[in-house]
Amino acid sequence: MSRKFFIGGNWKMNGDVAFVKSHVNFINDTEIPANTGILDLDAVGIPAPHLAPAEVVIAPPYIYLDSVRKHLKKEVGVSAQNSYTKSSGAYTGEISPEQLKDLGIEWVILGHSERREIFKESDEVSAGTLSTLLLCPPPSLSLFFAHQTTQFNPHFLHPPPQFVGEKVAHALATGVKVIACVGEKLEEREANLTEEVVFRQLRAIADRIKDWTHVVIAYEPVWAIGTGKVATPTQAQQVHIALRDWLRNNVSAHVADHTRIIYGALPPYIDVHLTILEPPSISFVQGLSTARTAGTFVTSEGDIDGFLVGGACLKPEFSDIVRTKA
Ligand code: 3PY
Repeated sequence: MSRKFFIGGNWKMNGDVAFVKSHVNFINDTEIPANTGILDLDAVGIPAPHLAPAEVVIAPPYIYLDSVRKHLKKEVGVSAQNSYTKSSGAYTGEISPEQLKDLGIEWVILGHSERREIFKESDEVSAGTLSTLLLCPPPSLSLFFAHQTTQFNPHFLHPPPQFVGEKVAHALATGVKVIACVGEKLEEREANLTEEVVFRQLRAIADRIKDWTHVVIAYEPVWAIGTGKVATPTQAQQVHIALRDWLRNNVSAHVADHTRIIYGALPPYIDVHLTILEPPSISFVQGLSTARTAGTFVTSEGDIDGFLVGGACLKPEFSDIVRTKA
């Protein structure tokens, strides 16, 4: 099964005008060779299931999207880090997929764990008023609202992620491709709830879309993002297989076989691994043993179709993925 290897770079809330300029220039000065991707792991003795060239997409903050898209070469995609469920209207601070499309932005990351965690995106109580009051309540209202809310919404404390599903459906309907993130928290993994959580997150999407052609699923174990904890390739692979099986059983065999499931929350040593995604040269020898270990992320069972790279995508290592072999 050939699925095009996918490398996403999530800048998060990082970068400034000077960085945008230098990073875009750097990527523009490189070439995506026809045979890059994991092919070159062969050269260091790791079997390579992915032979297709990598698709590279970078996701700068909103305010730089226009400039990045205008100046970045077309073969590298550009993604927003979020978008809203509506096309336009009185939604201060939000951005619609229609607006992304207007700028020529092809992708959007939705349901990232930082959106779910910090901004409570999975909260199905969509009224900004209520969530605002609950976030900053006058003391007397605090208990009242918590009580009222749990009265009419039994899911209030553990709301289903419907909001993310809506966002995915709206972005796709608009023609913007989606990197849909799923992942469990530490306490959920420790309670053996990993599959329950990621399946629920996937269900919220599957219930709302029919065509998966333009969806990439990013599995990002929340407990391994910026915590110093590291998911092993085996742990990642297990969840990827489970996600693919879920798609097979709940959507279709075709969708299971063709949907790319990429891994986020890379441990730091992946930086070294990324440098061998281009044809190896003498400079890679230094990182060879780490590369062999990290290489298992993509080779163990072939269910890891790429990475959503966080902090490392701001470093030169990220550009090594797309650097020409010349
Ligand atoms: C990370 O690896 O830190 C990410 O959150 C990628 O999206």
